[in-house]
Amino acid sequence: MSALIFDVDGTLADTETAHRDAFNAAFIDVGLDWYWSESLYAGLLDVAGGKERLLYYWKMIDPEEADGMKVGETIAEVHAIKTRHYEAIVSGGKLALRPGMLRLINEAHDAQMPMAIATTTTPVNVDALLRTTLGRDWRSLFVGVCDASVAIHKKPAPDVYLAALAALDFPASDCLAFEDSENGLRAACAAGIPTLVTPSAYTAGHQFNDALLVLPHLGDPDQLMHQHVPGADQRWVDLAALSRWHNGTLFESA
Ligand code: XBP
Ligand code: MG
Repeated sequence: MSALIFDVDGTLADTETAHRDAFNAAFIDVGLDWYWSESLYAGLLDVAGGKERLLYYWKMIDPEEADGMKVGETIAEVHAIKTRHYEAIVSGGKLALRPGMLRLINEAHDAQMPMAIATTTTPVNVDALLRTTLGRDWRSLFVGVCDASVAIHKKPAPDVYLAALAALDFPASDCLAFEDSENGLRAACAAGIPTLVTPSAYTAGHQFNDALLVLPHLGDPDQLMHQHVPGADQRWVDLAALSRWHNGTLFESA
């Protein structure tokens, strides 16, 4: 295991409630009588990317109107407002990273293990979250920050992961990806990258058969995992345990 690649939404932090709140606030701002409930939004998350999600929903409720000339413009406008709301919510500093993520990123940094980001979200969203959780210099922690500006085809297409691999310059099999969703897992697997999945509340029902491992979260000394962590001496996941899973020695010795 030579490098780590992190998805952002749902994986580094539970951001989807903030995304949903931002979408709903934007609908009010532009006078749309749309409201995305939690259960509706869970289904809409099958479509990666905010603009793509908006178009999908529009086509679902009013296919004729969604074919109109101004649809692209309207979606761009709603999405720009949604992005401003999201940035404001996240910049308020209320969102923490999921258990174990900060510890693992620091451990990898200390061990000089290269890291990259692979997300389908808008660049300012990544900046808002990582600036507030990792500090102003967060970019220096990552060899590559691959986001919606990098990949035209969003997950489950492998594009964003292929971009991360190009930035890291390691073969896919030498990397480990962290994901929370089926689309994300499919994208990482299509790029050939072994993947650890930590589902979020929104993605708990997804299919993760191709994952190297599925865990509720990575755990931390003050947020111990409830279950025994295979290959780890303690109830949280560290680089040593990750590399045992990655190179398969855990299963050989088990
Ligand atoms: C996350 C997403 C993102 C956000 C919305 O997918 O689908 O689109 O929900 O962000 P992943 P934007 O975690 O698989 O990268 O509105 O900025 O597109
Ligand atoms: Mg995700």
